[in-house]
Amino acid sequence: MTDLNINIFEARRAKVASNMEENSILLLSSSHIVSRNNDTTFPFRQDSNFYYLTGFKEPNSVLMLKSDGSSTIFCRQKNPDLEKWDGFMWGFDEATKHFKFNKGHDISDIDKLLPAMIKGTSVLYSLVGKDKSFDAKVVNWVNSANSMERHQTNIDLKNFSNILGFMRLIKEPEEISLIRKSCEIAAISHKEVMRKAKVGMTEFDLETMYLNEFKFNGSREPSYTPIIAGGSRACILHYVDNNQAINDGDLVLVDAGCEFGLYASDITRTYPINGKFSGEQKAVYEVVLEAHNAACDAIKVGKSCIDPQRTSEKSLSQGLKDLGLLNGSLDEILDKELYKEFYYHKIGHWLGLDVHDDCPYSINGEDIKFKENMIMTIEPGIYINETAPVDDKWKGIGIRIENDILATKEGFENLTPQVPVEVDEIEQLMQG
Ligand SMILES: [Mn+2]
Repeated sequence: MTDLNINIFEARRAKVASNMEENSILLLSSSHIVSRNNDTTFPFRQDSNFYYLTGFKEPNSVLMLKSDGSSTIFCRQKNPDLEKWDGFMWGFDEATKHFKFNKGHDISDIDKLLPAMIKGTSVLYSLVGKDKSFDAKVVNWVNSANSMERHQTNIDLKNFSNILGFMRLIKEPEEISLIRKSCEIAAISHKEVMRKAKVGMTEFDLETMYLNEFKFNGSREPSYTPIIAGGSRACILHYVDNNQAINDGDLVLVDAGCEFGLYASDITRTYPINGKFSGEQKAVYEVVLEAHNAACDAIKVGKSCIDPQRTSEKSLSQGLKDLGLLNGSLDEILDKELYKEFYYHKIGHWLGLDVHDDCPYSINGEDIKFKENMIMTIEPGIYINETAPVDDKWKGIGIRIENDILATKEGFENLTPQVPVEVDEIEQLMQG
């Protein structure tokens, strides 16, 4: 089962309502169906915040939640003719009952009904700036509501992203189960493709194998476009062409995760296509692995969520210095951020409904502190571009190692342990 119990969404709405100002209303929009090209659309994927509070997976829907806890869903009217083309739709009456909203209306009536419903409210919350077309609608509804009566206080429009972001930071047990499953599918898929990878296979071949394994193991969709980067293409952080040959002797960097019950996993491994690391490849790999392990150790309840970043900068800098790739004292390398020549992204991100989960890293200038049941990726990397001022033997090596880490009472738990990460484990699996 990938669907959460409806009571979970109802309880979240109650919790959100209890955090809203008195006499306020929250409006949230579903995702929209997006055209791909003539008569075809991208696969529909519900907006994460909308799903988080409704469990409802249809497009063209709006949730209205009041601070008194009552909720109204606006969604499509049931249409048997349309269902012959597009499949089942709930219709607003059935959706109201099934998803436990207090009221339901036809979405086509929203412009007519909503201004009167929000009239007289002190604060109207919405996720400002996420969806321009919805922002414009909200402003129109507010203007219509304000113009209904001369002698009334105008509605104060406020952004709601922090309240939802904070709730989403701490994963509920049911969410952790789904993320665990998503991580397990991704990890065993990585392991399986790593085992099958051979010289002569292209990036495209590997992409096909990863997507096939995800599906075979129970995930319908990847959680983002996979990155399959042979050789120096690993130094391009968002390389997604995935269409080149991989030379014998080259590493391949694979950043690929899947979605399960709308929850994401996110794993990166870097391995030699011929199953054997060269001396330089292994030396750089060990530095990245040490930084990965040190950054995981920095995930501790009560400590800043930026600690893994600082730890990785220190660990990678020391390693790069030991390899002779950076010169100067460790303090100088850190102060002048010289490591950025080789490490030019952040250590990781929150993980959940979104692969880069829509949750804050700081509030009022203060770092978020780790709490039990937060999930962050740890993904240090070293990328030695052809333009780097180093000996030629290092050039073209790009390595990243990424796992999904749960903060626990005792420390942390790696949710993606099924896929090998040590040099000898990888070589053994690939040569086996
Ligand atoms: Mn990631």
